[in-house]
Amino acid sequence: MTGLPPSTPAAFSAASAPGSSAGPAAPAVHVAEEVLRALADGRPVVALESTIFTHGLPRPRNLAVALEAERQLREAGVVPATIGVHAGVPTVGLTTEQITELSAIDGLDKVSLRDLPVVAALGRHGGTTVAATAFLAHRAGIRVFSTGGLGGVHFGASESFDESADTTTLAATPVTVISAGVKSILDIRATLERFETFNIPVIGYRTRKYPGFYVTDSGHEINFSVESPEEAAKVIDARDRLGLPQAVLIANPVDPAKQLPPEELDGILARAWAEAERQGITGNAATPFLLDHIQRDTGGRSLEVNVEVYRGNVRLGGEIAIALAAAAAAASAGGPAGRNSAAQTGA
Ligand code: PSU
Ligand code: MN
Repeated sequence: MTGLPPSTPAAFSAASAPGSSAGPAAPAVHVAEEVLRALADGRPVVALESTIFTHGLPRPRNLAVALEAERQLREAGVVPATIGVHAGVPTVGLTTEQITELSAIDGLDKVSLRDLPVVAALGRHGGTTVAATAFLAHRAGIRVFSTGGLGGVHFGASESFDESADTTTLAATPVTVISAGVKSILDIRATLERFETFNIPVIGYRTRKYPGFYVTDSGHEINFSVESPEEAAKVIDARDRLGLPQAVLIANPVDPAKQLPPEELDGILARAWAEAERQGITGNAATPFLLDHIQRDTGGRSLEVNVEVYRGNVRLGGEIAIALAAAAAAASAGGPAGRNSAAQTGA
């Protein structure tokens, strides 16, 4: 359990502010000034993970995709907060220079939540998984987080216990995560069962079919859908008013015209698994191996779908963040027209 209360952004004020007194040396989490201000003003912010460009996508495409996601949000009037660990500092709102640096490092640590204190203490760089990113986003007061595919239950987990800490972390972290389902190589049925066990709502965006990352429909049904960002925002607000600690998962399928041909997917996955078995690849090495195999097997088409999936999730995350900000503004403006107390900036 992370079990942390949502903190006020002010608690993490920009790291540097040198001089002055004998306060703590540096905040445990650095939140970029731009992100702090947006949160303080009630403007929309979307968190983005770093594993997608440190471990998920090949160079040099990884950097282009990471920067494009930020640009896409800014153009929609949303402040991006790319999250990762730079020189031991868990950072919410990496700079372009930091993203560029992290995207180019070989053998960077893949940082899930349990790794966070270790890389922080040892001053290492790291790409944060969905679990670690969700935790840091929530600590900073960010409500919406867009990613590609979630971690979940691996095939054979009943023997190996190989299940991502994404599931347990999302059970205790009240953010909203937009994804196109779970990683294609996972046991989707078992993962959906775990979401149910952990009281994590799974909501289709304009669909009751759970997406299959590379394909629009994984073949699994889900119970609920929402039809608009505003409707998604209502669900999120209801979760918050109920004081529930779980994430809300918004499942956003890739455009059917841009998916991998669904009739090819089983064969693609079967060939990848067979090759992994032939080479004796297991455990943590399996995911990168399988994804790389899928990419070569599809002549790079899976990579294009991956990028398209992410683009769609970034877009929807921005729309939901805007809807949440508008709802909060409408609620607080209920009486007076008092939205505009602009004078509280400062630095
Ligand atoms: N989806 C991908 N590639 C990845 C991931 C997701 O296509 O590398 C990352 C995400 O950051 C996710 C993590 O949180 O993998 C889950 O890894 P694990 O199963 O080791 O927890
Ligand atoms: Mn694992």
